[in-house]
Amino acid sequence: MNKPASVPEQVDAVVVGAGFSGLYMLYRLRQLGLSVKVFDSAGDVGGTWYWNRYPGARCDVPTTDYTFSFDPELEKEWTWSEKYATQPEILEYLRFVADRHELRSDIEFSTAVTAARWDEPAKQWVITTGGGREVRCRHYIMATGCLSVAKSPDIEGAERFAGPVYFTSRWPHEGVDFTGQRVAVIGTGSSGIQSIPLIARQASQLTVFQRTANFSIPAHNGPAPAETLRQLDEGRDAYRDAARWSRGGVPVEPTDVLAGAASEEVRRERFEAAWQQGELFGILNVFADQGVNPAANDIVAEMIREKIRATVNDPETAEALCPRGHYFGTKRPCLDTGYFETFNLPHVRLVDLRKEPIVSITEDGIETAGESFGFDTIVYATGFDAMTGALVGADVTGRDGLSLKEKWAAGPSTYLGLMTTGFPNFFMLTGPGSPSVLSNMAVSIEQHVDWVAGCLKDLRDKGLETIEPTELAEAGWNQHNQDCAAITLHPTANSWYMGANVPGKPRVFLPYIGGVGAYRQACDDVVTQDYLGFTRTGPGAVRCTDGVIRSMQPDVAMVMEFVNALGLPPMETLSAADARALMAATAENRPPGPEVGEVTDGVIPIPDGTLPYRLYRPAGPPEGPRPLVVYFHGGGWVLGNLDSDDPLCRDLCARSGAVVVSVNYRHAPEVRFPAAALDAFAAVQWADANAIELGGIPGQLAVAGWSAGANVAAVACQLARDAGGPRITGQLLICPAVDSDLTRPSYEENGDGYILTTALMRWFWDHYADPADRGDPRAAPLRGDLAGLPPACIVAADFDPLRDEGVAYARALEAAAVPVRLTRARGHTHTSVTMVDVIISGAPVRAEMAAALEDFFPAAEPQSSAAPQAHVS
Ligand code: NA7
Repeated sequence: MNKPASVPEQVDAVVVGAGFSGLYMLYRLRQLGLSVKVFDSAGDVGGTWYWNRYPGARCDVPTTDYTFSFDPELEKEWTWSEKYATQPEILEYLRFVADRHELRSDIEFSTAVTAARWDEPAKQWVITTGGGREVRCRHYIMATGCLSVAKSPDIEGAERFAGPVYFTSRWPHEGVDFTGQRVAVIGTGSSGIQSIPLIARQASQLTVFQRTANFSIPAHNGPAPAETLRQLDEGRDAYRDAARWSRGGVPVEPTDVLAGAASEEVRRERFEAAWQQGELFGILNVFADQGVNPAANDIVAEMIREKIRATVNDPETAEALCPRGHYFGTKRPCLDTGYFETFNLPHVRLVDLRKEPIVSITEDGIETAGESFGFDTIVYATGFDAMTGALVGADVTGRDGLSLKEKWAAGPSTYLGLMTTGFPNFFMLTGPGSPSVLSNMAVSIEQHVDWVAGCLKDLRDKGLETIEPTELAEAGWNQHNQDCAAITLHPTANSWYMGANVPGKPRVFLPYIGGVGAYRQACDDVVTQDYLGFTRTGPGAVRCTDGVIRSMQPDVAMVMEFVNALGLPPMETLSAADARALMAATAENRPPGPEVGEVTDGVIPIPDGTLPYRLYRPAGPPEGPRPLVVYFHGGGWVLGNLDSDDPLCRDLCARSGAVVVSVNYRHAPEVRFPAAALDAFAAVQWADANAIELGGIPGQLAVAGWSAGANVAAVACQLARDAGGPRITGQLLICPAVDSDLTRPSYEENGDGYILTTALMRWFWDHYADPADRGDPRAAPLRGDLAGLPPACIVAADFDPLRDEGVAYARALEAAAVPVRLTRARGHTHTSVTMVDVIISGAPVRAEMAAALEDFFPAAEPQSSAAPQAHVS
């Protein structure tokens, strides 16, 4: 069928890969009436299931879920024989799909695509195949899979071995008979763990070389789960829809049980149920916090280690098989059938490469630091250049001659995992930045393909020719992807999710961990906002709605969703007493914050009575006095007390090493302006005078506050300057209220929906100060004289109505020559930065706050040269 190169073939779309994604892509493109050519270097359909034919190869998602849902009739006609089908059965299924929809006529097998180049004037891709043949197309779609490029054996002497060598990822079609052979298996990921028990049945000796012990649970394979079949029978569509909006692409109800809060009995019960069920999404969902909290994770990890010890007879081998050094789930966990039991067989041996590394592979075996082994055969189960290997290996060149490999030299960059700037009309299915390997691939693939098909249809309907993400949108998605990973334990592991298994590969978290449903919503939102973040062009037309689809921190978004779903009455519709009661009730079940050395309550005498305070002293050395921070809680001068900001004070104390004195000033409407501000100043004077008694270092005193507390802290600094003392060495103002002008853009942008609303700010001001007083610098410190004030750290949150006045205060201080550090709480709300141990993404912001406090103190030493520098970013 080869045509001369001078007459290039032309189709609407070229797809590379005829696995799950390529097959369905072809089906959908045909439905749109587009001409399509699919290329695959394999001899038949199947993708990963064509190549990975090693003994024991199975799906590790129940196959009733790992299945196409686009064709209800197909679902009726195909029945999986087992809960986890074998590779031959899955391959058979894909052949069945290809036959049923007559897909093969547009697929060319045994044909590799060697290069693809964007021809800008023609607005076409030029695809080159192995034989030098060129095919032109408008759209180029890589359906090349996430685990398709095997990692080359990066072991000294690998090429020297004289006997047969097999790779699990390129297994001979005719199979391998290991009978009577001395076999080495290198690698204990899924492929090793699935194949080892079966190889052990034939081999006369089997030696397993393990670099990292892996978490694996028994698959308990058998018939398809009755419960899933029942649910499918009762409502196939509802079941499939639930999968589409689930976290992992399988309808599993996420638990809200926290490991720390559960009794030992509940913990065991939940773990055993998941163990017996034998499903990855079950064992990853024993506790809500096991993916983010090291202590919770260790509870599950230790229970798995107990199981390993109970299974493996030899205690030393058992210990070597116990995974350590990475959190459970941060490397792909495995499902096995008799894996650990295999090590009880007399002819099977484990070599722990952590203790005894491989020195070299030799002509007839393997030499480790401690021993020489003779082998007839070596099996490599050493994994893949995951997620990016096939994409950057394919010589894809976009606009201006930039190759994908060059563009991604520091790590992949995509918008939605689907497209990348500089490569118009180039689509990736299950690309980096999409849920892919963290999800049920079948569900994710259908979503991608449907999205791409919808996109191409829309382009055609609107008479447009090209689509490409904007740089802003792509950078935003990359950031969101990393933000999602950063709140989990995943980035701590040397996993292939992080690119850490391939020497020299950039260390970036590759898949999107925000969940299948959240991802689908983001993709849908992009479309409903007129393809937000894409530039689309056509004859004489350019359409672009630029923007970032997700800029809120993922955990903040989850909390916002939860809070909004509670349907609480807006605070500003309540009386002050009811608002206080509501605030106290919502704080009841929150985590307490970190342990500190000592917490004592006391009172501060003021002319009109006393103010309660709570003192937090850090734990541990050094003994003796510490710098002192006088802290004022938030709550709009109306709400809040010593309890409301207790976790935040603990956090600031533990992180900064300072003694924190939290002061409860008098509240409005009972006592209005300027009482709160004057109370704050009085408290600072008292703390300064009593520094030694409080465990402080005289002269090392800073103020801090959140929201209205930051307002009174800022005012206290101005009053202290005017009064000639006390000397304040720094002011930490967290999301401060510093002006009574509620017309800045952030009051509009963030005025509703983020807990602190513009309406609530108005309510606070109405309670606190008469309109005539609101221009007074003691109410609106931004309007005061700012010269000579202490160095400041100002935290401004993106989704805060007060954001712009915080920024304005930083600029004004800077203009008045006051050293100031402006910390942007990216993706945060007014309240989220203070939610200790609830909002994990707030921790780095709080670490910056503590660092700012620490920076204030050396500056208090007259001789010190380490005065904080002006730094406004
Ligand atoms: P994996 O999960 O990447 O496993 C590869 C294994 O090979 C793993 O234990 C590696 O140890 C080990 N390995 C890799 N290179 C070496 C060298 N040089 N020396 C010793 N050991 C080595 O790949 P799989 O094919 O098992 O599974 C891939 C996915 O397919 C799986 O997760 C499922 O999603 C399906 P390491 O952990 O890097 O120390």
